[in-house]
Amino acid sequence: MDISKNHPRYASLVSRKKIVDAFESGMLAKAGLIAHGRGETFDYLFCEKTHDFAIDAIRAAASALLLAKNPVISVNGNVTALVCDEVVALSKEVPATIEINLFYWTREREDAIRLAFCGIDPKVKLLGNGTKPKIKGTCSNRAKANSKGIPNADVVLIPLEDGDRANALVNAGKKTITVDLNPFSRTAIASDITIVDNIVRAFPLLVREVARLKETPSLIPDALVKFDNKANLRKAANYLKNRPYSFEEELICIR
Ligand code: PTJ
Repeated sequence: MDISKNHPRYASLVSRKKIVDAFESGMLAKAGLIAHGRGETFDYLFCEKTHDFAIDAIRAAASALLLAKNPVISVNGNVTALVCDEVVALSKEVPATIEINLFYWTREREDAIRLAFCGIDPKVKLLGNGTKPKIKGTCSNRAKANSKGIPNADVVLIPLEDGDRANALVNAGKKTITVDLNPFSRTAIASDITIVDNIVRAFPLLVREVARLKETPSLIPDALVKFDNKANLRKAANYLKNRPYSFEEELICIR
């Protein structure tokens, strides 16, 4: 189906199409469809906008990635479906290693994800899903990690993640960054830096911020020192609590 750019819900429809296409290509878990729906709901409530609290978290995340000795970006089916290009761009800009890590792992899904990344850049370096549990305190498939990737990382970017692994990575002493539209999720609360925004808006901004901070490295320490994740999450939750509601405003908010 062609989606008209004039459709008021164009961006949302494009994301849905990417998710459905990814499911049909075998890359996305069934549960990935549900996870996307949960994300959409929160995005709706956030008026599908990148708020100041997300910008502050993006700045802190870019700083942490640039200060890292061994940064790793963990990708799953949903992340690949929505922001494959930007993951590649970010991995080059930082530079950072990309590692596939799937909650609902199958060989077929891992291969489909690899294929999607190779379609963006045939030379992209992509670590495969580890086969042995390497992350203590995680009982799902997410405990598995590639020995060349997350176990040696000092900073990990784990967008659209489940709470167990976020907690375990923080406990393992890794600076943990996530992107999660749900400010109440265990992942959002456990992580050191939570970007409460839609990954389709946050990732391009993150790539740009990394490039900008590379030009002005003096800004990096300040962005990190000033960042307080819990206070930032409260700002996101307060936005939802105080969100205005009138029919007129809703129609302006969600186009
Ligand atoms: O590909 P796999 O097998 O690793 O599985 C991936 C999913 C996403 C299915 C798996 O990690 C999962 O079940 O995740 P959860 O526990 O549903 O958490 C995903 C979180 O991402 C939820 O809090 C959603 O609100 C959030 N989310 C979904 N879509 C977006 C999002 N956050 C930002 N941008 C989105 N587009």
